[in-house]
Amino acid sequence: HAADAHRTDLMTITRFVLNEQSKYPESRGDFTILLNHIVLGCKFVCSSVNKAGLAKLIGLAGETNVQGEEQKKLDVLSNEVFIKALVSSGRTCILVSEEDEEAMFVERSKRGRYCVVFDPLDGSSNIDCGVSIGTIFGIYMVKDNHEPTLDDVLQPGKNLLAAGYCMYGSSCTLVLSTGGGVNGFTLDPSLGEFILTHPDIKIPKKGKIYSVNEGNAKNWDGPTAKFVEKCKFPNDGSSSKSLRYVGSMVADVHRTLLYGGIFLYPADKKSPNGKLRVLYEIFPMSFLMEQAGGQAFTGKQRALDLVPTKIHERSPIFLGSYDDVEEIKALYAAEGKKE
Ligand code: P6P
Repeated sequence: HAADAHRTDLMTITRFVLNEQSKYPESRGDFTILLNHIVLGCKFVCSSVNKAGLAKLIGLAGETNVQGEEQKKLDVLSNEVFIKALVSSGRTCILVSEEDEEAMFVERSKRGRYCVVFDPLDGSSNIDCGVSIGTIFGIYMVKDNHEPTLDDVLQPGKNLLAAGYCMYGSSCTLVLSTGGGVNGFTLDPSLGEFILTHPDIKIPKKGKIYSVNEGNAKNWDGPTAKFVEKCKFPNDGSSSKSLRYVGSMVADVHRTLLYGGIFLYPADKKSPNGKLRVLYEIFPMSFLMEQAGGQAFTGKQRALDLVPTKIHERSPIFLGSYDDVEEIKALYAAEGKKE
């Protein structure tokens, strides 16, 4: 019986990844080992986030990160946990973290073939009020077996081998793609295992939700302003879209992936490249959106085609349901023709 099978034939993330990897007979299991270490990091952060209120982990750690933001203790802790987990996997050679100004080159004796870009605790300004936060990660293969350099991480998002996020909310949900679609796993704390709960996620072709910080409206450019206006006052007789904006990228993207709609962090006069970071926010989320049948656009090009030149580079981003992103692309194309 299906129900029994579910109860007794638990599809854990480890089993799932092993099944995936068995499609590549030549694979030596390195990727599976790497993913298992990322999963371990997520489990640790999940338990720390859940205990934060009790363990007094909340509150400023006093240091500030490259973004000049006050680092909260959970940021510092999460970053250390992921770095230690990734290095101890023995499968990585370069790590780029939102929390560290410079890329980390793993010592030779522990080096592997993968480069991991990650935001260990995105949305951390929401920690104190209990809003969902998350870890975002992307995995590249080094370009060649020579001495690793920054070029091995300054690759376009289309070269990603895998990407995912772990959302620490009412439940701990890990959403992952290794290039063959998107799957969601929920942590069963009694087992300490991530169980497959959202197989083969596909984003609705069109959505009824738009997700943007309306507080920046006075600084938006023409196409963004026109798009948001159409969401609120459609001129084709359709009903207005709903606005849903958490202010924590993992929460906003997870809702967009499951319910459909569009998430946008556009450029504005204050920040011409928008706010979100290319390597460890935009690329992983864009990779997932495309794998789920949606798309991701920077205002100028397909997000995954962008070639970053700096590890903390920013870009505007419009991602979500295929048809909704098409609309904003048409508005930018029309603007381009005028210039
Ligand atoms: P704003 C959180 O600080 C974050 O990096 C993302 O998680 C989130 O989508 C964005 O910034 C929110 O930015 O300017 O709307 O507060």
